[in-house]
Amino acid sequence: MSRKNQTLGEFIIENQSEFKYSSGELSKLINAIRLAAKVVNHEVNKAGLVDIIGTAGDTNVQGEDQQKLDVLANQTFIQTLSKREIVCGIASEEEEDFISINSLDENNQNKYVVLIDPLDGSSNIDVNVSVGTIFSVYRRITPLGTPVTKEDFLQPGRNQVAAGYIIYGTSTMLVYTTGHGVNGFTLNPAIGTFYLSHPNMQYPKDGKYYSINEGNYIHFPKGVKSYLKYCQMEEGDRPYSSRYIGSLVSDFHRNMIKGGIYIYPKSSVAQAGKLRLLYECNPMAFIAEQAGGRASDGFNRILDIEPSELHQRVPFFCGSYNMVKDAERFMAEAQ
Ligand code: AHM
Ligand code: MG
Repeated sequence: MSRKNQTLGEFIIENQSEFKYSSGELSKLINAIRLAAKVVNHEVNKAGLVDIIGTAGDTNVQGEDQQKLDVLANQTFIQTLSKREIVCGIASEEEEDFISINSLDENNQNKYVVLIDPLDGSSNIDVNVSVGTIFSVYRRITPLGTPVTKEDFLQPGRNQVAAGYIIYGTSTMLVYTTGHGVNGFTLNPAIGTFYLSHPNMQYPKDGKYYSINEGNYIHFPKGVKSYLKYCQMEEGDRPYSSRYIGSLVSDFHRNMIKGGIYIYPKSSVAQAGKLRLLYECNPMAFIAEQAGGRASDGFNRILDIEPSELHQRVPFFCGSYNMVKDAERFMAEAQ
């Protein structure tokens, strides 16, 4: 049920019974994410004002420069989630290994593990372009009261109980699913409250935008090259328009509202593409499917991939159902 002027807080309480295991803990978890999102939003918004931009001098586990705001967002989400008795483990794109939270305490009844990309697209920060946070939630599979293990994190995406993203854009929005459709909430910065602005979001079945880093064209597999030519061909509703922000959350968000496809394929220089299965692709795939869209690695459903490593990368094709289907057809024909 959604109604006019509904706040995220009200929505969480009113929809609690929809959660598969409605003990209230998942509601608390979403509430914790809501709180951390507001803190990070505040920092992202003032990035241009204070001397906070720039690399912190560290490199993250992917070997990329880590920016100060990445560190801050990472700490904010980890601290906010750890302090509540809900989460037993967190894995972050910015951390080499997962973090175990009080899970050596045999009385620990915390059921959930959270995987997070605290600030995705962070290379866009210093040019004032939208960035985002992506999160993914699973129930642990090892018994309560025992130490959390890697197995708890390496679950296929179809096991997710919740996933979402925050987009720090012209408006800040929190978009999430608990497996009962997708709802989007916009922050009123004057009073720090998220309001339900986009109830029951739906991916248009078809679209006219394609989002891919075409600068890498020469390295793309044959199927992707042929699909791109198809997008650019004058026929029917084509050519499609090219839109690429280079910030997954922003590209995904636009495509979900307007209709489109996002592709980060494998290439001759990056055999598994760039995006991380656990922190980026699984949560976005869950949201896409919940909104009637589709997500695959070009051949197989993202949510059915059995993960083998925390920082595993995977090619990503995600968006309007018919557009992803078309791209998969080109991939299969090129095999
Ligand atoms: P990040 O997690 O290091 O920020 O990288 C992920 C980002 C995505 O948001 C974006 O779609 C992609 O990397 C852009 O990569 P590229 O610059 O290679 O096109
Ligand atoms: Mg990322």
